[in-house]
Amino acid sequence: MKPRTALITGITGQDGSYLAEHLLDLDYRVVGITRRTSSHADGRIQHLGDRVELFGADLLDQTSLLSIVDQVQPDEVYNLAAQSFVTTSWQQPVLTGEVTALGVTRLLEAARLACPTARVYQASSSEMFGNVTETPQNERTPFYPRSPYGISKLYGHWIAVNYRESYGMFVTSGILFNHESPRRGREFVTRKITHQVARIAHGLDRELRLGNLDARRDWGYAPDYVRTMREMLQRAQPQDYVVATGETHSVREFCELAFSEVGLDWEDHVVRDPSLLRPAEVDCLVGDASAARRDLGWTPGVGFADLVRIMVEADVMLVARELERRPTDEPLAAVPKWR
Ligand code: NAP
Ligand code: G4F
Repeated sequence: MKPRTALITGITGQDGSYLAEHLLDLDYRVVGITRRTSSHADGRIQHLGDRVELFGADLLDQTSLLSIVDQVQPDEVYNLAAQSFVTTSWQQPVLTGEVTALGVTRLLEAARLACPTARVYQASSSEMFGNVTETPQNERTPFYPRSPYGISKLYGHWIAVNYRESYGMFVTSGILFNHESPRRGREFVTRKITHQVARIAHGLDRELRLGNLDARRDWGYAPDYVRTMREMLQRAQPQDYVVATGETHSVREFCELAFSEVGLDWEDHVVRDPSLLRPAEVDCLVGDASAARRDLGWTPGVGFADLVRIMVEADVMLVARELERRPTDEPLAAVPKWR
């Protein structure tokens, strides 16, 4: 039988890399879209070698998307590409809108024109709930986004609904709550914490500067979440689903656990930095994933404490390897400071 073909935008990102692995395990032909950058951004998928096919394209460029969808004729399209960092969305609101909002329309247009039978997954976000109007949040909770990122995701969410209703295309959105892993970008708070904990444990630094310690998130483990993306595209009818653990924890709790993993007290190292506070904050997110549990067999495999442990252990090993490779007289590269 001919293998099913999946086209993944954002394959070089955290979720794209785990999804590619998952689909390869299921014998899919996996095709990924990468954009041209001056330094290579393929660190998360290098280990997959030529098991994935990569095509150059950009969510900002309609022609490149149309051409690839036409050539590949995918059975399934996963739109994971985005400017996904909330802080950057205030610094670059127009770019965020172009990629994270209008990029969805460009990809849907490519599918509509070149391969309308393809089933499309859109990566929607719990950031769309923002200043929440009810707790926990489910598929019927009204949206109230609080950042240019959240607003762009909301546009992407509704244009996906609109292509489903206007053209009868199989388009579905996963409203995913925060999910993390050792592959998480270092600008996001969980990875910022675990990487800095590892540097402090190895004696390379003393401080961890953070913004709002009271913010609460529903944090899960990314490899668990990518499986639900595929499950959503196997349903008889397209439908949007919330995917979450149903537990919420504060940034402070994450810090406490992460430092305790290496036998340190977080209060000796964490410095509150007002410049890291956001212009508008999302205080508390917690999802109700009852529909995903019922229809998709969703269950979060890794709990909060294990997530923190997995990430700290991975970063402690990463920093140790970096130290081993360093010639004795060369300082270890400083960690970029994300605002
Ligand atoms: P990520 O690690 O930041 O990856 C984003 C991906 O998008 C990267 O592969 C990036 O490519 C690509 N990209 C950015 N701009 C692009 C453009 N103009 N054209 C083509 N590709 C572009 O994000 P993630 O955590 O894996 O999240 C995946 C998706 O789920 C995103 O849409 C995110 O907004 C959404 N989401 C994430 C979470 C979460 O907690 N992780 C929760 C809800 C929703 P480069 O490698 O070249 O930068
Ligand atoms: O880790 P964060 O940057 O993630 P955020 O804003 O929740 O967004 C992530 O999850 C969304 C799903 O809800 C995705 F759609 C989105 O793409 C992204 O993956 O920040 C989490 C919380 C915030 O409340 C922030 O104010 O941590 C707080 N925080 C406190 N100090 C910090 C810091 N966040 C970062 N990045 N850096 C800090 O120093």
